This record gives sequence, structure tokens and C-alpha cells, in this order.
Amino acid sequence: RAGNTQTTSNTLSVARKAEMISASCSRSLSSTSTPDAKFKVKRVSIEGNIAVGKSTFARLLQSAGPDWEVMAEPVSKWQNIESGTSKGADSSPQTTVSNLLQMMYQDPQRWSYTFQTFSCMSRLRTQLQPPPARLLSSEGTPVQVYERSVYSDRYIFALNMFELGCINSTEWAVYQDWHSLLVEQFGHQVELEGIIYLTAPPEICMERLASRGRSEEKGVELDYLEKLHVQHERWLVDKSTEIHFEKLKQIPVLRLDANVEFQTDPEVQEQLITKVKNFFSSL
Ligand code: UDP
Ligand code: D5M
Ligand code: MG
Repeated sequence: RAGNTQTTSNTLSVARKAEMISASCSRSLSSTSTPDAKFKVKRVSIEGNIAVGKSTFARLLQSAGPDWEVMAEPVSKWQNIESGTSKGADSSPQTTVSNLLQMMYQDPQRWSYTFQTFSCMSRLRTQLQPPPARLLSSEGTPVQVYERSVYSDRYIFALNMFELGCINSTEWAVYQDWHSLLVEQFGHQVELEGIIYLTAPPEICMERLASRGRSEEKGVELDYLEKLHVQHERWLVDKSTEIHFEKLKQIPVLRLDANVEFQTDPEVQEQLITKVKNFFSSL
């Protein structure tokens, strides 16, 4: 019996090493790190409705855990589309040519598909960035935390745009085809180990959206936030959204109540951080 256990553990350790080598090959990381260190860094996204408090919560996590690295959503990139080709291709200075976030809200039929291509590319870039050296040398549970992901792009926003008729069936088919291809090709590099789902009633999100006062979002109506709320619940709670990636189907979800004022209340913050710590340890 003991022999069997030994064989199993040997087999497991060989399998784990192979997985670690494969992970280290597929993730582009600094040359100073070991495969063990890279493999140890967990990746988690914060998901939730517009203005529920994700960025606020992300800043809280950044200041709470030295082993945690938070990657903010690249909203400013969507507000400032730059001219020119990819970085380094020429030396001419880049200038802002348009605000795609504003264009999408002003004319969703025309710009939703374009917005989805750009937001997904920018999220992909974010998710492909290697963890900082600080995390690689951490003795604790290092975690890279993303504000949203290539998955919410598809299973919340793009799906919602399609259901609203802002993306037509041809655009939706094309979108799903390249999204699946990219996510499958990048494999481990864009996989997540867990999701933190911040939730609050759409009415609260509406109030927070108004208080934030982002000019592009002036025309956002409660009905839109209600639809996005339903998409989140379908994906992360009811699990009734059709998912196309095996690991994502099984992903652990920590649901946190953001219907409390956590921005200014240290006691609430402490309770939330404790839940997050326990969640990260369980991944
Ligand atoms: N906010 C708040 N109380 C909270 C959390 C957030 O008043 O407990 C405010 C925050 O200051 C901001 C708005 O809600 O003005 C939206 O928050 P955030 O930008 O973090 O939301 P996100 O869109 O990133 O989810
Ligand atoms: O999200 C930032 C803003 O960007 C908010 O107005 C929602 C919008 N957003 C983010 N991702 C998408 C996609 N994929 N499609 C359409 N709109 C999107 P916030 O919640 O404020 O952090
Ligand atoms: Mg935000």
C-alpha cells in the first residue's frame, strides 16, 4: 500500500514538474525567476457591474497585501485611441485621434464591435504581462489581480451587445471565432485561478456611476445596468451562460457584497480583506 502511495506521489510529482515546465515555457517571465516561483503566482480577476466599486476595491487590495499586484482596467486607452502603428515601428509621436468609449456609448450600433475588438486586445495585453519580481520572490501567496478579464469582455459585454442587437449575428460569429482562437492559443498565459465577484443592486451602481461623473457614461440608463447585472448573475451565480473554456467552467468564485459603503469604512474593509485572503489561500 505504502509502495502504491509512493508511486502515485512520484507520478504526481513528475506530472507537476511537467506542468510547471510547460507553464514556465508558455509564460514570458524575467530570466531571474525560477519555474517554481512563476508557477506559484495565482491570477484572479475582479468582476462586477459598471461602477459597483471594482477600481476602489482593487486599490484597497493593492494597499492591503504586499504579495498582491493589481492591474487596473485600461479605460484611458479606450478614451485615447492613438494614431500610428504598433510601438517602435516608427519614431513619430503618437497623437490621440478619438475616444472610442464615447463613440461606443453615442452610437452603439456602429461602434460596439470595434470597441469589443479593442477592449479585448488591451485586456489580453494586460493578462500577458509577467508578474513583477516582487511577486516572484514572495514567500507567501503571490497573486496577480486584474480588473475584469478577456472572459467578462465576452460573457458579459459582447454577449449583452449581441442580445441588444448592437452587434449583429455576423459580427458575433466573427468575434466568437477569434476570441476562442486567441484564448486557446495563449492557453495557460491567460488562464485565471479564481474570480472575485463584487455585487450590488443596479440602483446602487447607478448612484455610484453618477457620483463618479465619467463624461462618456452620461447617457447610461438603469436598464443597461440591470441587463449587465443579469449577465453577471447568469455567468457567475446561476452558471447558465454557455462557457467555451474548460478551466473557466470550474473556476472558484468569491461573491462579495458591495452594497455596503466599503470605500470609507475600515471595519468593512477588514472583513472584505479577510474573505479575500482566505479565498486566495484556497486556490
Ligand atoms: N464608491 C463609493 N463607495 C464605495 C465604493 C465606491 O462611493 O464603497 C464610489 C467611488 O468613489 C466611485 C464610484 O463609486 O466614485 C464608482 O467606483 P469605481 O470607479 O471603483 O467602480 P468600478 O466602475 O471600477 O466598478
Ligand atoms: O468600466 C469601464 C467602462 O468601460 C464602463 O463604462 C463600461 C465599459 N466597458 C468595459 N468593458 C467593456 C466592453 N467589453 N464592452 C463595452 N463596454 C465596456 P468600469 O466598470 O467603470 O470599470
Ligand atoms: Mg473601474
